Amino acid sequence: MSAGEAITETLVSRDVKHIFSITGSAFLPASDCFETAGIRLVHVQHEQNAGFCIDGYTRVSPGKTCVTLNQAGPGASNLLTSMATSYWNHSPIVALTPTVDTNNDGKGVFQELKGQDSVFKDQVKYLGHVTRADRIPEILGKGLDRALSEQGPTQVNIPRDFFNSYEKYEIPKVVVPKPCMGNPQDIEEATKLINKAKNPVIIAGAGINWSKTGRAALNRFSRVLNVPVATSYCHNDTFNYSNPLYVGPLGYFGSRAAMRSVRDSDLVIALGTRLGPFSLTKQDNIEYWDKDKPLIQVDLDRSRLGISCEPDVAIHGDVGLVCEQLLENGKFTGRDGGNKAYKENYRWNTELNELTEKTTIREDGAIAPRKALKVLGDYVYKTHGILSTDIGNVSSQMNSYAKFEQPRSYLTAGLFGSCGYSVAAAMGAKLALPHRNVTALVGDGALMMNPVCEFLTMIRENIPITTVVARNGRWWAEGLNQHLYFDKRYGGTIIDSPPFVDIARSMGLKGLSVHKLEDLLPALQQADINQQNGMPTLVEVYMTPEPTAIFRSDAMKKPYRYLEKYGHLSTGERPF
Ligand SMILES: Cc1ncc(C[n+]2csc(CCOP(=O)(O)OP(=O)(O)O)c2C)c(N)n1
Ligand SMILES: [Mg+2]
Repeated sequence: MSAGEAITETLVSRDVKHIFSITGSAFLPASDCFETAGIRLVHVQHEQNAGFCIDGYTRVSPGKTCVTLNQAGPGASNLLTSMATSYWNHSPIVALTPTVDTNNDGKGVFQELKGQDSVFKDQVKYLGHVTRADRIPEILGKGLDRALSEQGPTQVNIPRDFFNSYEKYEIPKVVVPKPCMGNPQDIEEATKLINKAKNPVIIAGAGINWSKTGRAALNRFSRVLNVPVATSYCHNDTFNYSNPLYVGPLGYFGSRAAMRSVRDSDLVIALGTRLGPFSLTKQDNIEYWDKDKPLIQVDLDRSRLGISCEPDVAIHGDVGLVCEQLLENGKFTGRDGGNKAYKENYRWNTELNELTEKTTIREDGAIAPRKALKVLGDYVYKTHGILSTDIGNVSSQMNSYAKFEQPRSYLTAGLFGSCGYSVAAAMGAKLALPHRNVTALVGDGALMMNPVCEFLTMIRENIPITTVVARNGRWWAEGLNQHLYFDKRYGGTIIDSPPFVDIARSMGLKGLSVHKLEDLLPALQQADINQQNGMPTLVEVYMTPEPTAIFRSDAMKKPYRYLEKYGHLSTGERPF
């Protein structure tokens, strides 16, 4: 076989159906075979977006991997941000990256990324570097399999001259071990803690979505224990919104019902979450995390156990399987979680309604974000849609309104926190699940970073999603920091953009402008119909920059200046 055939056959053996790419001479000997093999090469406009696309793709596709294949050197280096995103999202993506040819390695030749065999090493679960042409399928097979078994990104480097080789290739067998159960001793210790607790709470994280049986097991586990279930920051799709035990998401713009339930509990059972800082940081004056409270943490990824907290019992295992083991072992009796969750939800819903109605600054005809986000959240919920969100103030506020019945429906940028994630992630999700209504929510600053170029891809590759852009004329998440900490000195955060609908229309999309709240729902409905007719739509919503709570309450400080010439810039107290 030629190397191109061997690569293609290895991909076929792992059921790879889509590869996201910007074309490059190095890998044409392989990509030339893809169409014949039933693999669709999706041509995007930027490699970072290719990475975000496959992150979104895998997050809605249980048990499947997805690949990005790009040119050597800059095609590879452009992937770094998306690889880091997938690393913290646990998305099983594979980056197939050609390197310079073996005869010229180290000579500073065209498209040589020095150390390409190591620059990604801390962002991946497996890094394979092919050093002999006849080992291409073996190493590529490992890259594809480890993404699934290690639940995270992998990378495979292949020198470009190897793409032209001919060998007696054999396609390796798939080696993806089944996820493991918890150690019986840990299960026993956790059982004792649960039996001792009067008022436990569950925090469900992304691991519930990654586990094959996660959602069903969580349903049973929480029902038997009859305890409230909060979700970790921005993982609102790990539990059914309609379940009476659900108290909502923790963290920034999260549910106070979730925070109060965690605060008032006497045991935290963390399932499939690393308990990242945004699931623990005080919000709305509710200090809900107590590091001394008994904690059980369950995760399939050993490296996440105890990464930010000190669990009393750390269980390494698949969350779905571990919940079943605990139920089997424990014969638990139900607590009073249903009543507690009902009371907390009632209180929080009343508060949230007030917050949604109230706007803190003059509206100037533009819409207060909370009001628009409620409409969007309700619409996505009603239509069982998929929603991806970006990094920014408006996207963050979505956390209050994002609710789902189906798992794997809420694609947030995650804790790597890169602006520009949402649109490409939505595109990947749409290709994986064409029948679902898919919407990306993005700010006007982030839209004009890397997402805007992908409007071309939506048309060329027929990927009909809805892009809702929150037009507030600001990089407001940062402008808000200046508002609150730097005496409203808005340097670099005021943006002036042409109408986005004009840009979108010029690139072939439908464009809808929303200036009044009552026009938003019809616009979303129209965009949905457009999706069904294969047409992507940009919905431009004119919003106000609202002085909300800030994102990094854990990290921001008002500055004090010592030198006279900077004295007028002091906003904080003199520290000493
Ligand atoms: C790649 C990247 N660059 C910079 C930042 C810092 N950052 C966080 S939020 C934000 C502002 C986003 O503005 P916009 O997209 O308009 O959303 P808004 O906050 O106005 O809702 C910036 C620049 C980031 N998170 N990621
Ligand atoms: Mg903005």
